[in-house]
Amino acid sequence: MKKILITGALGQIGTELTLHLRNIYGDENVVASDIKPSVPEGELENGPYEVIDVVEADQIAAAVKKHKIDQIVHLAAILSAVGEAKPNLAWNVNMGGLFNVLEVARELGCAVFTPSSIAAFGPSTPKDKTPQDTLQRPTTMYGVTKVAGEILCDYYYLKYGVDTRGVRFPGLISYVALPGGGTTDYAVDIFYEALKHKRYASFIAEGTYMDMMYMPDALNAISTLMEANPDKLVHRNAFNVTAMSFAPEDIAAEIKKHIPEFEMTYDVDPVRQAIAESWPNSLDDSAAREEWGWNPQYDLASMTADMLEKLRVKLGL
Ligand code: VAH
Repeated sequence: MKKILITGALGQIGTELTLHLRNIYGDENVVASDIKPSVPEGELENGPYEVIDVVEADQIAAAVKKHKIDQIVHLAAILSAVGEAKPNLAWNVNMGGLFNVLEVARELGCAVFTPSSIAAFGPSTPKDKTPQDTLQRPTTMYGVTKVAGEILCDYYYLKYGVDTRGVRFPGLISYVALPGGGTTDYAVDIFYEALKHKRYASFIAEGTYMDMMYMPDALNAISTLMEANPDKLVHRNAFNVTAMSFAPEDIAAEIKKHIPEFEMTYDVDPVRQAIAESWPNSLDDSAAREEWGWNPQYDLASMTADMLEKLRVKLGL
């Protein structure tokens, strides 16, 4: 049975992934970790927790030795919008943290899963049905760390045999944990505002298409790829995965089917708009489908219905 360490476990993905992996591997076999001194009350208390700042390699190594870890899921990262405001921090955390994780994995014999992002592509990348193998010249610090991270993970596989795998996640939408400092966060904020105030001012402009995915599909992508037969993997770091591509007006129209009085307006944030425009409109995820059976279950309609139903309960509406 795998013994898994998750870094950044208190973030948007980590909060749900920890429970998802504990359901698969057992509570005691999945160690959550984050920079925060403790888990928020009522969260992730069904299994072990360690305080880890990923820029401190000895903290990672100590947790791996203590819990006899053989799989690291490395999520700790600074996202795109915060990364543009604090590029030094983004480089130090995203690259320094990943390098430390890979070095510990090399020395102590762990496999590593770490997500890349559609941010690993740039304005010179083919925008529609972006290929698995194509030009990657991102123009954000977050994107620079993601494409560099992909290459570093391949290097550790090719040179040292570390079993590294990853996916290029699109925007992730969840009703559990809020995203933190991303460009695609509008697609989460809109649901909260629609339910609470029946209106939302989007910071991303009309007609701006980005790939998106509902969190249940993202969690399954991680656990499925982690267990995939390595002999079938032609690619490793990192697979294009997507479930849908939409613009703000599309998600607004879908929400209006459930909340007819919902009104969408636009208050575009030039920084996040520029980031969004540098990313693909839609990905080609055929390599993931062929090599490890990627098959998302949620589209815009089914995600919207589930998000609104779950958020009504969460918000007591
Ligand atoms: C961000 N949610 O917006 C992240 C993600 C594809 C976007 O990497 O920065």
